[in-house]
Amino acid sequence: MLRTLARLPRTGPQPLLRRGISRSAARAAARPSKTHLPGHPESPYVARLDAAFLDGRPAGIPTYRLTDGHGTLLEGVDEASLNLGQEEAVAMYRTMQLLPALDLILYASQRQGRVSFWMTSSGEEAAIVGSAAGLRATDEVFAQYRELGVLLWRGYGLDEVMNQVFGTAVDHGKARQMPVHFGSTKHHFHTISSPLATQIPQAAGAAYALKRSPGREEDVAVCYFGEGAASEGDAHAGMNIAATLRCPVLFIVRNNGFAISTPSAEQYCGDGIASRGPGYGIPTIRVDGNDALAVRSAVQTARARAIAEHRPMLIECMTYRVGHHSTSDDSSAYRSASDVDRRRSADNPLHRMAEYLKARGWWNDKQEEEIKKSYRRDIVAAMSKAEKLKRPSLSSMFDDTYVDMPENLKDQRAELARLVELYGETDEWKKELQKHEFEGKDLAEHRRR
Ligand SMILES: Cc1ncc(C[n+]2csc(CCOP(=O)(O)OP(=O)(O)O)c2C)c(N)n1
Ligand SMILES: [Mg+2]
Repeated sequence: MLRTLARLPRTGPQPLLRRGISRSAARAAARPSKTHLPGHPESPYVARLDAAFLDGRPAGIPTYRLTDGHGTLLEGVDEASLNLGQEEAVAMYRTMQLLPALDLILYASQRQGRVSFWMTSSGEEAAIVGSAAGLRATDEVFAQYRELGVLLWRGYGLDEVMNQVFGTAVDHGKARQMPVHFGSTKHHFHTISSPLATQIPQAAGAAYALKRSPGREEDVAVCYFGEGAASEGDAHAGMNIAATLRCPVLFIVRNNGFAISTPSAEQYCGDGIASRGPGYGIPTIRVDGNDALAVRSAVQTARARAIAEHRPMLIECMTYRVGHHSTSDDSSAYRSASDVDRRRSADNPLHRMAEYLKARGWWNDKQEEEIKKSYRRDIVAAMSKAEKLKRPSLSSMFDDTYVDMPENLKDQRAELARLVELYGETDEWKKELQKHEFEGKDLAEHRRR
């Protein structure tokens, strides 16, 4: 190999010594003026320890907002540049209002034992719907669980909501998920999974795939997560791989002040989640999450940049979780009801959007009353319809995981068939079986004798 190289003609630049330059001058020329290592190509050298330490929080990260607490545009905002017409603005508000309407009824239904679980969006309507409005309908969404508003914005219907919540046979997920764990291929909304932060590396991977898929170059992946989920190791893995592989993904953080009972003051010591963006080399913006217009505009701009620059963007929406974490939580155990009331009235995203619309003559109190009534009526109707539908057949729960069902699953299915045969006629079992398609009779063919 060496001999082969020696025979090759020298075509490149000749070594300095051959060109008659002294040995020490050659050494100096070979040494760059700053001896930077690959890991810190631009860091200035300083000789003072106090100047070298990076302490605590760097200078505060600003918060982008367009309206004040009463929906009035801030001075200097160029409204025309928002490109938001009456139709879209009203549609945003209507979707925002559908969330509390659903929350009210489904939260109460859980208390009545009609559904097993619910999570409210209360306080975060602007962060959720405002961001959805800044996306394209074919962007692939990887949500955490409090983002039903994204699906509603994309036209997910009340029947679909109820079929998921009640686990009916026509649910997209075949009733295999607990309530709130929505998913819809048609709406480009990947099924939610309970373990926190798993969606973050998944979204980075999906974004990488989008960039490499002909015809999908104009779509991004969108990853929602809470400030609590941001403490998971997967958040680091997902954001770092997205930055290094230049994946067009929007990381949209809902910083709502709590992760169940853990307040954000105990969740991190830095300046929110936004401060982590520069650490990964990810362009970052912090937004007033209660300002639907600001969230929409930040997402639109970040989205355009993610596509043009082939890189991830981080958007931290500052908001407040007004409701309990879920129906399994009682937040009065760790925060005072008066504090919640104070925050809700001081900065209410619904009020801000309504006032913005009213000031333009796009909305009035009569319309407000009307949608509240019609939402209630439609939700109750969809709910009673779903409640009457059958659940999926018992044998179907063993399907879809494997192309060829392994023996251990066949054994479990046979065992269930045996139990249904043994107890199926007792009152308790009969009542339960009647809720399912085919009432358990579909298992008969899987019995082992
Ligand atoms: C890996 C993992 N750890 C813990 C939990 C339990 N858990 C469910 S939600 C939650 C809080 C998440 O808070 P945050 O990300 O801020 O979202 P928020 O509920 O505020 O919308 C926790 C700890 C979980 N589901 N998965
Ligand atoms: Mg939170």
